[in-house]
Amino acid sequence: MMIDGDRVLINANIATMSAMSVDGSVVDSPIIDSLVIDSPITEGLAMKSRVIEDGALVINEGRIVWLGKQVDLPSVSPSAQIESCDGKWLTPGLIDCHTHLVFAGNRADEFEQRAQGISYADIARQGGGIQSTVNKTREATEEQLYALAFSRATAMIKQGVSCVEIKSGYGLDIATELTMLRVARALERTLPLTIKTTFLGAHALPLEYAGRADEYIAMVCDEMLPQIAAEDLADAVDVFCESVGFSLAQTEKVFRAAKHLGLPVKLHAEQLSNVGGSELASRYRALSVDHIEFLNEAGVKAIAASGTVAVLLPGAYYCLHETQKPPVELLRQYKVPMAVATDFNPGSSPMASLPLMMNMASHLFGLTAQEALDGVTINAAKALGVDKQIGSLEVGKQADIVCWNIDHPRDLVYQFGLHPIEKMWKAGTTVML
Ligand code: DI6
Ligand code: FE
Repeated sequence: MMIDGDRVLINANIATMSAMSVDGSVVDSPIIDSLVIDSPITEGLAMKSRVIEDGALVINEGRIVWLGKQVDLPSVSPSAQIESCDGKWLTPGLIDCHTHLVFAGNRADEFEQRAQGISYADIARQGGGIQSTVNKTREATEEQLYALAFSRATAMIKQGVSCVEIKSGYGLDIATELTMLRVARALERTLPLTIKTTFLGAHALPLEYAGRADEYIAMVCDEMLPQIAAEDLADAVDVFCESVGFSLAQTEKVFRAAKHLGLPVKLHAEQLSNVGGSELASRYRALSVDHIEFLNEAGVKAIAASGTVAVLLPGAYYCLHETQKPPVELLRQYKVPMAVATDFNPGSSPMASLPLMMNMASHLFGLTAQEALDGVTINAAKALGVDKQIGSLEVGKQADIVCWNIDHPRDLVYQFGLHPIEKMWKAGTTVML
């Protein structure tokens, strides 16, 4: 048998991060053998992420068409380019499923204030916080926003990231919200990066609407959202549901408008307190609920039932000196898939490193190395609704692959700052690092 292929990767150890058996030749073992856990990805099936040692992988026209033990490699079109991985490890490209990457300005002053014990909420009340980034973002031109976002996204790619979610939410007026989303879309056209955009018009109440939150939400639903949908600028809709953000009733209005336009929803929920956002998100079959330090068992049960992913954001937890940890044990118990993301933004998480988040999720929240890796691959893909296309190395999926110079995948969680990337491919094409 001969298969069509334009690139063959040989001499590789492959951490597929796959939820399902790849083919008969796949070694049936978890990636981290001492930490066998059923992957909580799909109901009913006891599945383990799998590794293929001494493996090979065939790419054709940007997709994986074969992977397995190298001894079983079928013959491939003679024109195919053969690349040896010299016994190094392949993983799927990493996925950062929660970022606020497009913004202008800098809030280093707030970082210093928080180090002196002033809280995030107090800083916001004094006119800092999200509103200060809104002012800077409104003043910036589209070209300036693009240049800033381009350099941040490039820094992420160099750390092994091949898909990023980007939220709006620093415009809070129609023109700037649209600009932010257009900038995010434009990045995908120029970088080797899959970008999923999220409209977060309900991020904070802009000053000009002070005391008129319901009017602002009506504008988000009746004016912003239809225009964004008409220009196909958003892949999902998000709300900051919180005592200092928007109420449950306001959140539901936005969710209803999103559903009406056929857009999936997600939620910044239970970050600073528990207001029951997760139960609401579950009723709207949200893709994910994010932050969730204050999520309780009722909320965990609800999101388990709706197949909603729990996104852990250890960077914000760390930068806000939070002490309440997300309920990881309950999430395990109810088999809720956990993702891990940077929440990269200028205020609560000025951290653009997904590898650092894996380390923090393990050290601060007690995730196993296996869970941290699932969190930035297959479960992150699920949080974005793209797990059929990316997030694991499987036949039929896009060939977004990283080759790491490490002894074992667990090293990606344990060590930080060595930048052990050997090579990277985006849809089968070599990424220039
Ligand atoms: N929660 C967060 O952590 C970010 N937004 C949100 O709703 C913070 C955004 C910022 O401080 O600029
Ligand atoms: Fe966020």
